[in-house]
Amino acid sequence: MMQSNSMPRLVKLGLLGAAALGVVAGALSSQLVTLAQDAEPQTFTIMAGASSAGNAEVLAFAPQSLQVHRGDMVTWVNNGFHNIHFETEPLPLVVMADANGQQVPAMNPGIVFPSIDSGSVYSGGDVNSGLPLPGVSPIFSLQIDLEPGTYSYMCDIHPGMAGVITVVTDDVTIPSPFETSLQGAGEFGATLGAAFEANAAIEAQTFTDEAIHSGQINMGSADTGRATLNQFYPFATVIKAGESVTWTNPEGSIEPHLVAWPPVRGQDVTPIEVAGQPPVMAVGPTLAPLTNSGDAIAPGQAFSSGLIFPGQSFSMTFSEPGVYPFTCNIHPGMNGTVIVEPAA
Ligand SMILES: [Cu+2]
Repeated sequence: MMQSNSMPRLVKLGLLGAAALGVVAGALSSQLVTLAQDAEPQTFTIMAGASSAGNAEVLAFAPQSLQVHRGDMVTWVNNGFHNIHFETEPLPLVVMADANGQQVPAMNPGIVFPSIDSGSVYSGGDVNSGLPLPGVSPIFSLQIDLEPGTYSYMCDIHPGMAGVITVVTDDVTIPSPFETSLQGAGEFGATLGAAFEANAAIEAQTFTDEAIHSGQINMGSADTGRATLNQFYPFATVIKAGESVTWTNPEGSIEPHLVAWPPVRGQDVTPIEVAGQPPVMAVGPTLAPLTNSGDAIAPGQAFSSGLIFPGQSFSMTFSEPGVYPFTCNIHPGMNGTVIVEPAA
C-alpha cells in the first residue's frame, strides 16, 4: 500500500489517474470480450424443401445441421407441404376424427395446428409449427433459448426429412448466417444433381418398348436420396381392352402420390366446423379415394386412388378401348396416359 499522504500531490493525482484509466481499460476490455461472446443475436435461415426443374423436389432441411448460440433466431422458409416439429418420430398423417358425431378421415390435428406461435422463444420440448395450409405464412421463426446441446426436429409429412440444431457456448465461433445458407444451397444442389443422374438411368429402363407394354407404372422415383422426381415411369402404357394397369409407389420412394382423373388440385382438406374446438380438417377431394384398387374404369369415368404411400400399389382394369389420361393430384405436371387397344 502506498502512503499517499507522503507523496507529492501531482504524483498522487497521476497515479490515481492511471489507476482510473486502468479500471476503465479493464472494464472496456471485459465489455469487448462480453460483446464478442454474446454478439448481437443472429438470424439463421433454413430452407424446408425445394422444387426444381423436371418436377423434382427435395424433401430435406438445408442446412441439415446448424450451429447457433443461445439467443439466436432460426427462420424456416417452407417451400412445400412441410411442418417443423421438434420430435423424433413422425405422427400418422391421417386419423379418424369425430366431426359432429360422424367419423371422418382427417389430417392429424397434432400436425396441422401450431403448438407454438412463429416468433416465439423456444426453450425446449415438443413444439410444432403446423402446416402451411392456405392463409398460413410459409415463414416460421423461433428464438433459440436452449442449453448447449443437440436438438432434433423433423417434418411429419415426409419421414426422413429431419434437421439438427446444435447450440454451442458463446465462446465457440460458428459459421455466419451467410455461410450456413450457402452450405444449405450446396446441400440441395448436390442432392438434385445426384437425382438427375439417377433419373437418366431410370428413364433408360422404363421407356423401353417392353416396359411401355407391361401395364406396370412406377409413381415417382426411388432411391434418389432426399430428392423425389415426381413423374410416372413410364408416363404412357399400352394395354389391350380388359387388361389392367398397376401403379406402384416403389419402396425406395420418399413421397406419396396418387393416380386420378380428372385433376382435383389444391383441396387437400375440407374443414368441418365443430362447436367449441378447432375445425376437423377432413381429407379433401384432392386426397380422398374415389375408386378401389381392382375397379373397372369405363370411358369418361372419374377415378382416384387416394394417397398411395411408398411400398403400396393400386390397379385399375380398362375394358373399353380408348385413351385414358391420368394425373397425380398433388404434383401438377405428374401426368400419364393409358392407351387401351381393342382386344385381339
Ligand atoms: Cu405425385
